[in-house]
Amino acid sequence: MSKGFSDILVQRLARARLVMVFTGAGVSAESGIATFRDPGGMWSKFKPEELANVNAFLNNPSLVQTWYKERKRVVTEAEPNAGHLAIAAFERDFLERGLEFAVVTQNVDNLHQRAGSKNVIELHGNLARNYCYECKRDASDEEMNTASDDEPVHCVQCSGLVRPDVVWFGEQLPYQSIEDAVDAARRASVCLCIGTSAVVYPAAQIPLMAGEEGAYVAEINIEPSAIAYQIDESIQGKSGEVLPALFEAYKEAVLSSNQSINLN
Ligand code: BV8
Repeated sequence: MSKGFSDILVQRLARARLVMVFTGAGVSAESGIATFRDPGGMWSKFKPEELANVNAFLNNPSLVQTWYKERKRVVTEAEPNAGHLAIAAFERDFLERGLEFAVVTQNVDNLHQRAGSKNVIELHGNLARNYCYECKRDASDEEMNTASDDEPVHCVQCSGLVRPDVVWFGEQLPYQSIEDAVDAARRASVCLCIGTSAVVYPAAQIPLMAGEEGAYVAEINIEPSAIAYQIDESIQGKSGEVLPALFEAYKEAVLSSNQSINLN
């Protein structure tokens, strides 16, 4: 019994030249990391406008720095789950077959990279990095760990405030990340949209663009996302369970198509 995905998706994956995986916080839920908009998620405990924007940071830098330092501790202690590992396995198999694979993520937890994914396009930054709000110099972990929690961390070079390298509400996404994500969306044969509510823009435009450009777009989510009605297939399930099964089905399909080619 398949894990709720169609044979069409498996065949499209087996024949794909470029697969783009688009992920959100749901792909890290089984690593124990809170999502944003699920019941009990981050935004049910904290107001994003109080923490995830520049004004909040400038009004109360030590509160925002402390919140991000705590989130960085949580994600550093977490482990990639079976979903992250299956995505990395897909990429390895595509590269071994001389094909292309891209992970476009909204997540800032670094778990795709720790799972072994190589081509990871970060739309919203990464908690592993901090930089000076004034001179943009990268701040080291040592600098971040010097100050006490109620004293904001200042840049050792210009004394500016140090901020996390994440994209806050009202901020532009990194230009190169958008460029790379749009290129992958334009050329993808299949887009797997995993663990996102797809309510944050312009990121949510990426899987829709892939569909407009001819890709087969399937989502994996425990409930339909905001774009479920605009894509080809909505698979209900946990990404840590569906993705390993999908990878196995894809491998079987590639094997049998190779065998049929060898027989001809
Ligand atoms: C910008 C900070 C403009 C980092 C975040 C239209 C066009 C453009 C912009 C806008 C627009 N309309 C509104 C805007 C403004 C805004 C926006 O989109 N607001 C939304 C909320 C209405 N967008 C912006 O501000 C963006 N910037 O547009 O700038 C501009 C232009 C020119 C010049 C200057 C400025 C910036 C957006 C980035 C904001 N940063 N976070 C941080 O602290 O982490 S947003 C936050 O939401 C995270 O980054 C997160 O990645 C992102 C998306 O959330 P999800 O990842 O989808 O997580 P969520 O909890 O919502 O959903 C989880 C899903 O997983 C659920 O569906 C659940 O069912 C599922 N799930 C749970 N468990 C599992 C699972 N699925 C599978 N398996 C499981 N086990």
